Amino acid sequence: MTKNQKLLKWVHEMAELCQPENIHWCDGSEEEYQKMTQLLVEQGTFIKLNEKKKPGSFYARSEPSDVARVEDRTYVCWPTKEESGPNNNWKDPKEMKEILLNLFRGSMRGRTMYVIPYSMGPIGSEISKIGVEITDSPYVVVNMRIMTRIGKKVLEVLGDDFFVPGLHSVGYPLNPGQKDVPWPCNHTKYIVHFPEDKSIWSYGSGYGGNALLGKKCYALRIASILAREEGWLAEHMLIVGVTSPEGEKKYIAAAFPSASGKTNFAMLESALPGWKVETVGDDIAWMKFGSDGRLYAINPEYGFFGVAPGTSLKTNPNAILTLQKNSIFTNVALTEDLDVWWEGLTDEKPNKLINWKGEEWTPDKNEPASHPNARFTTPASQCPVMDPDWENPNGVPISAIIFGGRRSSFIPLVFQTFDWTHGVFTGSIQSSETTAAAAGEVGKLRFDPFAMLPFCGYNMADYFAHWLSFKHRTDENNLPKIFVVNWFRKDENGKFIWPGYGENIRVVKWIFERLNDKENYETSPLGFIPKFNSLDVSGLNIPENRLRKLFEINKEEGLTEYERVKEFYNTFNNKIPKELWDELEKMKMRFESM
Ligand code: GTP
Ligand code: SPV
Ligand code: MN
Repeated sequence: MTKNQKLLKWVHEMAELCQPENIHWCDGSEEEYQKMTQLLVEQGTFIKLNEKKKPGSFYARSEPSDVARVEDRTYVCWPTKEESGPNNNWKDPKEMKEILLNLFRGSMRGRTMYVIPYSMGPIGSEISKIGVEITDSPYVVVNMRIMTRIGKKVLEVLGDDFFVPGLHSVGYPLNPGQKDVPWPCNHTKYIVHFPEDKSIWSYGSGYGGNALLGKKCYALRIASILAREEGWLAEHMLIVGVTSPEGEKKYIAAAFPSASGKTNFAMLESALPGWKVETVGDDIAWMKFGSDGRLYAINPEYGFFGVAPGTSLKTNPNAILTLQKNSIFTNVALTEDLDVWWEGLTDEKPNKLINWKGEEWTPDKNEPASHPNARFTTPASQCPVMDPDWENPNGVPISAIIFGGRRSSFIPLVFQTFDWTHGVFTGSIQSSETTAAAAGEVGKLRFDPFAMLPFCGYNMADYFAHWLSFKHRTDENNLPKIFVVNWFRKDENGKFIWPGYGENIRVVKWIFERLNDKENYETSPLGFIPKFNSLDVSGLNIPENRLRKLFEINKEEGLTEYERVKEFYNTFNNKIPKELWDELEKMKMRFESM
């Protein structure tokens, strides 16, 4: 056990507040995991999957109202609204604490309170950071054990040091004799961050980023705050190592919004012979300066919490190989022989399934058998293409940063930004169509700067300024080059033009060559785009007119974009750095002179 006074005091106080029946300190051992999964099976949250098909794996169905992150219930409570910015929901911290204290009072009655010490990043690494999550959900405990490094070892390295306290309750106390439900949760939900004491309070949801507090709450929202204070970057980015046929290796980080292709890119199986992609991380990157003045990235996570629908041997074979064992599947469909299925897993649909709501399902049904935000939780160590340096405490040196999003029009397949400032400008105006990863409308175009709109823990205007400042922290030549990609451009029939997935290596190859200063580009109003014929499309049967359509840049759309951005920047109360306004005017002039 720990001697950390702050931790002991906090656990004691939270137990007084939440009134659990028991307290269990998680040691992270295999036996503990066995016991907890057994408990989850007994209480009906888990179904054990067929041991021959998915050894050591379990299936869970959530409450139909608790299936994704709830952005409208997520708050960052700085002392002033100004500090939280228009990108965050806000309430006065004192007022919010009152609300939460009332909700948490007695919220764990009849349940066990689990204390999970966890490390974001390899245990003991200088770059890593420690958090402790208190939760009344055993489902959260077993998922946290896959997604982060948890247990006794973490307490040992914590000693008397700083940790981020995270309190989580599903908000479903049990009266004496009351029977539990398979997925306890509460209609009232709050996911709250307090920057002043770096604490997290999450109430009412048991799902994903709402409940696994190491991920979005700590490794992005709180970490982005720490990163600004300490001069580094906490980003919603995958990290990959790319090796060319000549054996040259470069690391790339890429920010795409939720459910927009990070996991797929992170495990990309190259369609071009000789090119190889290896995984460092699929969702979050922490980037710090090395002694050589370059940016080095680590993946603070230990597993993948990946979108299941659309994942197949064709689209992402390495994910399929990873999730064959020791995995948890939530809100996918269940087959008759206790295996899992989801839309896109196989071309042919099974004749009979139990859908994610627990109902019988046949292929003639009009609705999908799995929820669009159904997820697998699986250990990164099982991925066959993990990079040899994925746990290197020093991180990997980043040569390029890519921003991407779902844009059915306007944004070409790929372009390179002119320099760091233009790259930051471009990141700040990224827009993407919304997905099922968050509750709410799907397919709606919104600004999602740096894919961080739901995850930046402070005013985004200050965040843009923080990014701009990197130019002055090192020689600009040391900084990664910044690119944009868009796999999601559609034709006049609403079909994706670009085949995507393993074929994306062709775009990566162009980027790789750009990094080596190849003269493979021409200038456009958005940035450098591939010179015609410089994108390797060998063996791809794309007609020339379709290929040209992928790179079409339209003056009218450019000027409309200018107006959209102006309106967006104006929501920040004059806080947007002047350099970005200047970049916006330069973009307008480039479009005007087209
Ligand atoms: P989060 O875990 O929510 O952060 O999502 P993510 O960015 O890791 O997204 P993921 O890779 O899981 O992809 C989400 C969806 O996008 C899946 O349904 C994929 O099939 C689809 N997708 C991924 N890559 C491509 C691509 O290159 N082309 C097309 N058309 N779809 C893609
Ligand atoms: C995302 O929504 O970006 C995710 C899934 O990675 S969750 O962990 O639920 O936030
Ligand atoms: Mn994500």
